[in-house]
Amino acid sequence: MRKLGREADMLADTHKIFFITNNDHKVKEANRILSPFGIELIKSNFIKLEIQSKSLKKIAKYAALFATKRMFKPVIVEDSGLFIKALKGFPGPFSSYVYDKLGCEGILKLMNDINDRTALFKCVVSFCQPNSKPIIFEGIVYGEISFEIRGNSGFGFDPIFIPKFGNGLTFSEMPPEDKDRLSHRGKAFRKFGEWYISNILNLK
Ligand code: ITT
Repeated sequence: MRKLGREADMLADTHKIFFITNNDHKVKEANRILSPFGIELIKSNFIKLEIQSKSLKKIAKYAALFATKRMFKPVIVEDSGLFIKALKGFPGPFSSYVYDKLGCEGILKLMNDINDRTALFKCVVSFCQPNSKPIIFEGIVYGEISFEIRGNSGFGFDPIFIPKFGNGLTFSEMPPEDKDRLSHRGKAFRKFGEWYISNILNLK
């Protein structure tokens, strides 16, 4: 609870919102995407409750509701994953675990003999205010799994994901702003930003 008191002090500005996550890359990307909307996400150490579900939406909804009820503050939770068609949607909701255990190399090995490289990334952003239901914003980027690891930037499966409309580059080979323009996270957080400035800040 002492931690919460300190974090609450950091939120003097109404445009700052707690982001419940352990992933610093997500925070960096989300803040890049939301800065044109005048919104800043502050990483919170509050524990993200992860229910067992195949649905990113359900996972993100429950986690946001759980955190808001205990923190009495508006919060954001984001759940995302890589879905590979030939692997029947694997790793999907297990992306974080699979990345830790197998990494990009492991996914490439699993797809050794597979020609259909079709895949997508999905991102679900869940925003929840005290005494309200979570509101959900989704983003999807379609693409393909590369045949080898390419590029140095980004995180997670970025070096093996080639988005449509990205000139054949992996997310790791392109500048961060290009990834944001095309990415699942960019799409979901921009939807949230639009909604927030019209519905919470009443600026539109
Ligand atoms: P939190 O739950 O603490 O927010 P996490 O990394 O565990 O962090 P998820 O459960 O949403 O987050 O797991 C999503 C995983 O999918 C993530 O760890 C990456 O391995 C992968 N992933 C998601 N978005 C990605 C992106 O933009 N680029 C590369 N990999 C991504």
